[in-house]
Amino acid sequence: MHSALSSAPAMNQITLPPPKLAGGPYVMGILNVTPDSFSDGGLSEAAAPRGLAMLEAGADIIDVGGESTRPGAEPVPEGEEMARVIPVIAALRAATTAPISIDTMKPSVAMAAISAGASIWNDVYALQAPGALETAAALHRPVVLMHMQGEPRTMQAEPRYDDVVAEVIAFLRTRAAAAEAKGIADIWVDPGIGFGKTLEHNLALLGAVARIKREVGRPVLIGASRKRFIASIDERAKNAGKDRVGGSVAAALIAAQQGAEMVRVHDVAETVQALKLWRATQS
Ligand code: PT1
Repeated sequence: MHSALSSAPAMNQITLPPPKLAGGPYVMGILNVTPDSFSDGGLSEAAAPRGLAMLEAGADIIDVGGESTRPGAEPVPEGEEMARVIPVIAALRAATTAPISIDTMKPSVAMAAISAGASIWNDVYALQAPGALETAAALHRPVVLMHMQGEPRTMQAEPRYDDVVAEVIAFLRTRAAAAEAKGIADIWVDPGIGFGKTLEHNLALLGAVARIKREVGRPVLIGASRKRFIASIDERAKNAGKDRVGGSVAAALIAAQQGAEMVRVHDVAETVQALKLWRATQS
């Protein structure tokens, strides 16, 4: 059966339950359903249990994605993306009432995912695809609008900005206004760490979370987990996996301390522990 969230009439805008960590941020656990994330080929069978384990470890939301958007990644055809994510969302929805987000640029995939029980559309293309704004408005679900310069395949070739923080803020304000004009009620924004940005750009944005939040006026999500910029800071972190956990946890904490309302992470238990420690020092 569907949860209280997803069984609400489609007309109603859903509201997220409060974050598990009092005062936040929400912790979004990353559930990639792409062949490079699994060595055994048991793609959808293995994925849902990994999502449930992240909830056990303290995640608030599971972010399901079937198309890699890391630098150099090739686009995935719609049918393939659907076949990856829909069974996983259905399996998660059957096992938990926790909110599920769908990480996709494609309106058709977002629509099918919401029908299968997802609650949030996480769009790294910020609803710029043809029909995306209209689809999101019809879905009546929260959306995440992210900034990206270029497209994943080529975005790291030569990122250029005159003033990265100001330009990202202007973009997010424009996209949030476009979404609001279509009647979309719950709008999150994300500066897109690693999406067409040099190390300096990423560091400037991570240091400007409070300003982004203030000047865009929307809740902010930060996804820095295990990204390459951490390896540019620490040359011992060449491997994208566990080598980068320390920097990832630090980035989540840096974002949270500036008021980020959500962090998107691989290492849920480690991140939650760090956030708990920080919260325990307050009040
Ligand atoms: C993100 C994000 C995302 N990141 C949101 N969704 C990815 N809202 C997928 C690297 O530099 O930050 N926010 N969905 C993953 N994309 C990348 C990009 C992964 C860059 C790795 C890198 O290593």
